[in-house]
Amino acid sequence: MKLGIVVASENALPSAFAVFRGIEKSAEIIHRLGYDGMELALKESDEITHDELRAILKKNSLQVSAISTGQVFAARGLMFTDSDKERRAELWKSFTGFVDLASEFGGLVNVGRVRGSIGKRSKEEAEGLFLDLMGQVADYAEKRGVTIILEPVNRYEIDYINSVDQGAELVRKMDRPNFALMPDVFHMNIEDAHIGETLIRNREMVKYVHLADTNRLSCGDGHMDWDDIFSALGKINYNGWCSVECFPVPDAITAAERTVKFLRERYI
Ligand code: LER
Ligand code: MN
Repeated sequence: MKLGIVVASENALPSAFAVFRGIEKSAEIIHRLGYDGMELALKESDEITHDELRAILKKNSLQVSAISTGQVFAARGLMFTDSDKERRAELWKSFTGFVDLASEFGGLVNVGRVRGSIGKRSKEEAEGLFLDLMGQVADYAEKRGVTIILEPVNRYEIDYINSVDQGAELVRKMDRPNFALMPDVFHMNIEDAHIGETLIRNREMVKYVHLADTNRLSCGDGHMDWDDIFSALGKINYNGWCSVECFPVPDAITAAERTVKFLRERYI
């Protein structure tokens, strides 16, 4: 397993769930603390160029774990369940850009809150809109060796795909080899009856994992059953990324340091 941590650009809004802000300036710290990679939480695919990113990674011996896209929803209000033609075209443009970036760096693009909500419509209507545009993005990604990873998110943030089992059902409907699941144990603690058993049940689809404790603080600072989580990941021979998405509390460096110490001593 490899350990990553979420980084957004310097000007990201408070609604961006990132531990660090400033890709270039945090890379050295992240490497020094003992992480293997950075998950880039982007609002737009042109926030960083391929050349800039390649240089930062090389200089700091880091990899990109994945590109995550929560800010496309939180800061720009775009979502795959939206029926508006222009906003769908904007999403297509951003996501093909994210896929192009991921085709060189990490090979994974996340779909969290940007999948969108159902709202007052029927689930079928919203899901039809999601499947149509997401299917096109997944086909574009497949040709470029990129996998789209769907992140179930708890009910207090979005009303569509909250539990990992609901995510698995949507992955089956999408029916693409490069469309998989990205469980976040913070959301699973709210939505899934049993974290370890759920990970084992959906083992074929788990391609990436987000980590934070039950209170979204550093791993080890809440009451998450980490033994259960890592024993399940061990049982399914999970070999992918675990990426830390905790609050930068009391500050980013302390949170990242507490987490890496806790996880490296016990599990990764
Ligand atoms: C949001 O709570 C979250 O976990 C992000 O990774 C997805 O947008
Ligand atoms: Mn997450």
